[in-house]
This record gives sequence, C-alpha cells and structure tokens, in this order.
Amino acid sequence: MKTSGSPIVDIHTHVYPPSYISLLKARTSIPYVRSFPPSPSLRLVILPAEDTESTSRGRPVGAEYYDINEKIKFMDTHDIDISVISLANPWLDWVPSSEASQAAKDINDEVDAECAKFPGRLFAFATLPLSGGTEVIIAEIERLKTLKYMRGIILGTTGLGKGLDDPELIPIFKALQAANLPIFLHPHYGLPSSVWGERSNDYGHVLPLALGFPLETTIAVTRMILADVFSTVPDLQMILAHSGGTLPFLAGRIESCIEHDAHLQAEGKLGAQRKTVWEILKKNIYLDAVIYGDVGLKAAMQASGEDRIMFGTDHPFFPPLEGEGQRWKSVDTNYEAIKNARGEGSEGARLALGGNAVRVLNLST
Ligand code: 5CU
Repeated sequence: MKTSGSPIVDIHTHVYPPSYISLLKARTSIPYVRSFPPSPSLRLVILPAEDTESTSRGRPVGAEYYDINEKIKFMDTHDIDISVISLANPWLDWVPSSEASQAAKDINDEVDAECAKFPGRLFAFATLPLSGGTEVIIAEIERLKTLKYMRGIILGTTGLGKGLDDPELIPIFKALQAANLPIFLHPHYGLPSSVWGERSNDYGHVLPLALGFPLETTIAVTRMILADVFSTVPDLQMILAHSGGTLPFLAGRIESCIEHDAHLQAEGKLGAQRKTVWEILKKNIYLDAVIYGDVGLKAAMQASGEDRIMFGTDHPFFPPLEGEGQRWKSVDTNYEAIKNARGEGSEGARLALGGNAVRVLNLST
C-alpha cells in the first residue's frame, strides 16, 4: 500500500541479534533455542505457555530472526521505507543481575551498529538492563543518548518484577521522560496458564497470543493509570503494542469503574485533578496499528487520535505457514485495516503509515 507524501514506517518489528541467539542456544529453560530430534531444525521457545511437548513447542527459527539483511529484504518486499527495530521478547528480563549492565550495552551497541549499516532505513528501540537495579538502568538510559539510531526503549510489563505500577520505577520513568525516549510497551508473559484450561495444548498458540498478550498490556497500563503514574511523570510517552491490547475498547468501562469506586473516593483520588483514561490516551499514549482489522483500528484512532497511530508488522513473527509467498498475509491485513478504516491516500492513512512515526520518533535523516 504505497502512498505518496511520507515514507512507510514499521515501528513494530523485531530482531534477535546474533549474540542474543548465542545466549539462547546455551540455555535449557525458556527462553532457549534448540532442536528436537529427530528434526535437525532449530526452534525458538520463549513463551511460558508454549514450552510443552507438542507441535506448539516454540517456532522454527531461521535467518529472518537474526540476520539484518533479511529485515531489509522483508522491508523491500512489503514497501516499507523505514523500520524501528527492537529486541524481541523476553528481552533481557531473564539475565542475572550481575550480567545485566554489560548485556544491555552489548545488545544496544550491536543493534545500533546494525542500523548504521543501512543509514536512513533503520532506527531502533533499545533494551534496558531491568534486572540490574535502578542505578544501572538509569546509567544505560543516559548512555543511549550517545547511540545515534536509538529512538526509545522497548519494555515488558513486569518492570523490575512487580509490574509497571511499582513506585520504584518512577525514577526510571522520569529518566526516560527527561531523555525524551518513549517506551514501546510489549507483552510477553500473557495470563496464567490455568485460564486456558486443560485442552490448551490442542489450540496451538492462539489463546496466549490472541488474548493473553493484549490483556497483559491492558492490565499493565490500567495499573499505571490507577497508580497515577501519568500525573507523577506527566510527559511520559508510551507506544502500546497491538493497538493497546483492549485499552481503546475498554477505556470507557475502566473510567466508569474508577468514577464509581468508593475506595478511591475515600482515598481522595477522584478529585478534579485526576487525569481521566481518555486524557491519558490522548496525551501520553501512542498505539501501533498491529490489530489486523479496521474495527479495532477505528477504536484505536478514536481513542488516541489519528495523530497517534503507527503502522507495524510484528516481523519476523506471523510468517505464512507454508509456501514462501512473496508477501506476508499478516502484513497485508494490517495495510488493509488502515485502508478500510481511513481510505487509501487519506491524511489519516498517511499519518498511520509513517507520518506519525517520522514526527514523533524524529526519523528524518
Ligand atoms: O508468535 C509469538 O510468539 C510472538 C512473540 O513472541 N512476540 C511477538 O512480538 N509476536 C509474536
């Protein structure tokens, strides 16, 4: 879906740099990479719900996961001018505390160097040494200012281990606000396996990916709202994966539950100074367009505004199941959703496809 006016920018596109793949190959518990004989092919096993003895165990992992040249080929095939790449889940969440600082530096330097190989085409969201403690994390945020291609950071929903409403995260959020680095919030842990029931192995990855991921994001951001993070750090900027999970659809209900909560009232949290969910959606939150349908995308556009939506692909995830077709259906479905929500060539489509990303992430070279 090529339109004139501004470049097409993919802000939701992942890599596992070669050094990260090496780390995973040395592991035996999730996240790990290994083969399952008799098949010699390697599989990437990352999700808590997928480490089971079935064809659901991970996914085949080929060069598209780690070779930056494959990213460029994919971009060319799908008319994507610029990609803002990010380390894929589960990032450095599992790295022992003593190794976190060096691991983050190595990965961020490696990703920045990959971007430098294709000037103007690649930028990146950095990864934080979350297990290293506040000082180490803030030092890395400071260091990111020296890396030419970094435009924000990618973050999972667990933060320092207690979720994103943890008061200990406030200095980190303030450091990101001061550095003008938006958070790309991405799910990984889903919901507890018990909610998927005894037959969940029969259903592949559908339940954790289609429902676990979006609900995880919705819960994480709602907890931040309830903890008043967006008043304490008023200019914090977040880009939410998968169009905010279900946040645009549930915003009214969340807002109404807050307004009718006697406990919050007794605590003095319902005064005129309170920022509503709707206000936060329009001031602090951007939403990607990785929602695969115009109904969800229209809700996202209405909730946050047309000027806050950004196209994404989720590459290298969701490849065609068979036949190396030229174009990926998962990508074209997201292009279609933008076209159907706003009309081909419209200003709304131009903004969603790249105009917003170029402006917000300062991608002009
Ligand atoms: O297919 C998957 O498991 C995933 C994943 O783990 N992370 C992601 O960003 N998209 C899809």
